[in-house]
Amino acid sequence: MTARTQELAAVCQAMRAESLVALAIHEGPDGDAVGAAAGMLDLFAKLGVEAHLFVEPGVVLPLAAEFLPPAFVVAGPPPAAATVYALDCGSAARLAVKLGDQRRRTVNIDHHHDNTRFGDLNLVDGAASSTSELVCEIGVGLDLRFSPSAAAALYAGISFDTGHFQHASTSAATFDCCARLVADGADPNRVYRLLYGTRSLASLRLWARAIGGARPAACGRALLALLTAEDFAATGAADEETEGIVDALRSVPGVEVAALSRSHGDGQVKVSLRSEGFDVSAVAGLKGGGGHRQAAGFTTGGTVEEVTQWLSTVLDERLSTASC
Ligand SMILES: [Mn+2]
Repeated sequence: MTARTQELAAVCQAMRAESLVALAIHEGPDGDAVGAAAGMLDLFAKLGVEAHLFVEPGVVLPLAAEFLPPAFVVAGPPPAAATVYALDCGSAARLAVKLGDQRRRTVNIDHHHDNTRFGDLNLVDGAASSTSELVCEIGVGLDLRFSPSAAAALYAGISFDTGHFQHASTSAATFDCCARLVADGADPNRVYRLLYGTRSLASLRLWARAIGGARPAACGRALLALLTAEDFAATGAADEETEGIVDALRSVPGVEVAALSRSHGDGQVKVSLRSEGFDVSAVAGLKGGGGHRQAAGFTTGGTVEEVTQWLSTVLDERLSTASC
């Protein structure tokens, strides 16, 4: 039995023995975190285990209206007796809920390459496309099928983290999982429309501003876009409507790193990074952020102008532009 198979079996065994579970996901939750949570809630319901997702008040959960029944989401810290199942989160410090100092039994299920293995049990596979894919495998391990809604949530999570099956992390195992999820009731066309096929005019106008103002750096090997509070106000678009802009920038031939820095005028700047053949999680790490080699992010103080200047300097150094 490989270590990976042993980890999966240990998590399945632990899940069967639970009586009270608190799910936790990474801060700034994305489609994969929400999909994985919806899948785990479904499995625990089928095992007869009481489980809820806990987040800090005010945390925005994308696609929650579609995939997370409100009765299963609690704003605030989990009860002390609950086992914490941390999903899609590379370190305990990045969880979207404060756990306090108290020692809690923790099961860590994740696919970030830099995961600190902070759980008492860890199912960590840096090669997996998504945490949703790992949850799908747990379903197989438990010999349980997913309800149609949970299957759709997991399929959406996988689609989200693979950029709809285009990233290098998309494997035969990914498609095996998706085949199973479609058999369980996930509708590929519906999920596609939900994630990628619906865009408001306000969102397109925001995209136009971001792309129109994007600045080349590191001799054109990086492309840096920025959006200010004024851009959001002028277009009426919301922060989540920036999803995809940075991927569009990265799609330009010759661009190895793309970044989008955005602020809503509260002194905080959120930065999303994408790359081809360059570790952007290391850049995000310089500002306390993290993620994957090809997709990472961080939040920092300052203005978008200052942060973009900082990124430009760092990328000039790291993309070895000596010859240009
Ligand atoms: Mn993920």
